[in-house]
Amino acid sequence: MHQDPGPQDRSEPGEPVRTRVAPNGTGVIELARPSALNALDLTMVRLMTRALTVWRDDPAVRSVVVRSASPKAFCAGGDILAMRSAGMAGDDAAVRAYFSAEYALDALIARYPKPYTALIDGYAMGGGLGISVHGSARVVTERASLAMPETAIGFFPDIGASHFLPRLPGAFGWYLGLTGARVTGPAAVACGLATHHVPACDLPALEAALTGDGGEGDPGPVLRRFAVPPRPGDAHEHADAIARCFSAPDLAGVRARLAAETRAGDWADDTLALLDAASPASLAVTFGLLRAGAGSTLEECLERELDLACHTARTADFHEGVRAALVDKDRKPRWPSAGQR
Ligand code: QUE
Repeated sequence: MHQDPGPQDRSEPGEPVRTRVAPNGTGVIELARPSALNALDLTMVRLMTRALTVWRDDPAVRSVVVRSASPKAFCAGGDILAMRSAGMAGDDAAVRAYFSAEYALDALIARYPKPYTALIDGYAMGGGLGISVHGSARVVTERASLAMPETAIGFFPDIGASHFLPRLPGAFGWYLGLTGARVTGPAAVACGLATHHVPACDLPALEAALTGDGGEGDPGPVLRRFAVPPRPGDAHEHADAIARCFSAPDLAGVRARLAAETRAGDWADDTLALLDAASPASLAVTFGLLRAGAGSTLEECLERELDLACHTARTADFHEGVRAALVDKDRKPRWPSAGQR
């Protein structure tokens, strides 16, 4: 249960990222800012980067596990509220400092020379995928919900998403990045965002096995022992329709194909509604970004995303999108870019 910290102090006790090394040589990173669903602020990015940098060169550390102290969320994203404030104030240096640190952490994880296992039980959105999808193993439970919802806040899929989304099979990444749709545990494994599905009730035992005797070095055998094998029905219910609609050469084509999908009825309507609710400017930027990312290295993608993030932080759509989602929470953005179509 949530305990009221009192009227004066609404901060949480201790560091927002806790690190330790288990006796078997597993470095454990625990995200501990539950009041913000572990949304990554600059302090958290720096604490994670410091631990991973030290452990990379420490022969006593054999592998890394990232977990959440919150039962609701693995990580809800980046520090979007701070970026809105900085963008509105014209503080380009603060915007660049945050995004360059966050993306450098994503790249560090992608090129990490030791096994890196993320345990995802609950929400993992935006920046939360940045600190998991680039790792060598991503464990999801049936309570996991993965999404890149940035077009709904006037932003765009960043954290290296322009590298991994266009590489998902069946145009699935275009669907995720444009609509912000969520995928749950087994479907996340089926599309390749995650690598292992483990029932939430087995997660404590999995963690004990990863950090206990016998879990040294290679987490692979332990993960395979706990994972539920994929089944043919795990793929997204509308995977075929997604492949048909989201492989269109432009946004107008995607809309036209969705409108023509009679086989998927309600799903096509709901998906069109997601596109209609998103920032028009974000959708256009996202389409171009994913197309460019399909032919780029991760580092090239992150560089492109950094330039775009610094620009986007100053845009009226971003200020309005974050206002509607996180500040006023009316969820009714009035997109300044809507008249420009
Ligand atoms: C899109 C996003 C984010 C989002 C909602 C979106 C995002 C993010 C948060 C978030 C959620 C809860 C918090 C918080 C931030 O919401 O990136 O501080 O307490 O961090 O639709 O990209």
